[in-house]
Amino acid sequence: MTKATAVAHANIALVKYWGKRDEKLLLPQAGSLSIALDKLRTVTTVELGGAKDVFELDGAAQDPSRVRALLDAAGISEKARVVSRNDFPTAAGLASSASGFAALAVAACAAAGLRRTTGELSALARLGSGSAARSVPGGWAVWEGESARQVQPPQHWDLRFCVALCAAGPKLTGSRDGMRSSKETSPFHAAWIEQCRRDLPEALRLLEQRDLPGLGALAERNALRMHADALAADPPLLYWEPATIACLKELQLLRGRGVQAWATIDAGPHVVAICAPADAKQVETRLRGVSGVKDVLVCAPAGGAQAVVPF
Ligand code: 2P0
Repeated sequence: MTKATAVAHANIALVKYWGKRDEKLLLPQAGSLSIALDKLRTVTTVELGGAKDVFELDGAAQDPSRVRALLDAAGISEKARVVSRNDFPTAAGLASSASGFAALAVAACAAAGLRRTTGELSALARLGSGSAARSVPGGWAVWEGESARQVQPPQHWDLRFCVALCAAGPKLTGSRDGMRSSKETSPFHAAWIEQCRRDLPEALRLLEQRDLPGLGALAERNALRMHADALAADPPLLYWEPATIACLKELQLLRGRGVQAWATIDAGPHVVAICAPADAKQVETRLRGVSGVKDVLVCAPAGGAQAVVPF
């Protein structure tokens, strides 16, 4: 038997991926930019050589078909026992597929003794879930085609990302169905994709300059435009809860008082506030005070997926 463990972090996109040009290969219509988050961590162990595929997530048995598809894509035909654990609430709808497939790609290749570059591992993780491509290089990552690359290391910019949990259960429409429906039925979709193509180079410039008001405002606009696209789908996709809007208003209020904090929202109800470390405590406290907010996780930038060397 061969066995390996890997660690990966989830990521939050500041220029978002919402639309595929290839549904099978999971290739995006436009490039995206993300940062990996230290407290959203997945640890995955892959053990090859058993009698059948087994996939266990947070202690519960799961359908192993998406795990098997990734192993097949890596050229691993042996049966696998995959045990994965998230350090954050999976059921709350945080982006666990990104860290999960990134950790799986790295652990599976390590277990099979396959030497792969970061780009190759990123392309492999992408076949599990598009956003997982960005969790492989980690840090500030850009995903444009088959794989993502790190454009700045996590140390480039010490920011905080306050994740306000605005609902308890899983979301109703998953990202995969949501983005397909937006592409097929939203009259705004072409404009959204054009916007992302303009946003990415501008975001990279603001990132290089560490321009928080510039990048924060761009990220908030980009997220709201993604939701405008989703809202315009047929049937409409409304991912927000009352607490989501209340958080947006709270951040608006804080900005009015001179606190530099901006929001981004994935395909779910949770709000992620981007701010400087010195303002994180105040932003966290204000978001905790918003009605309907269950918890707030304050995250810092993290690095890429890594195989864990056993003692
Ligand atoms: C992102 N999201 O850029 C965007 C913003 C959600 C909203 O990537 O179909 O689970 O597996 O490629 O990666 C979530 O979508 O979708 C996502 P698939 P994925 O982070």
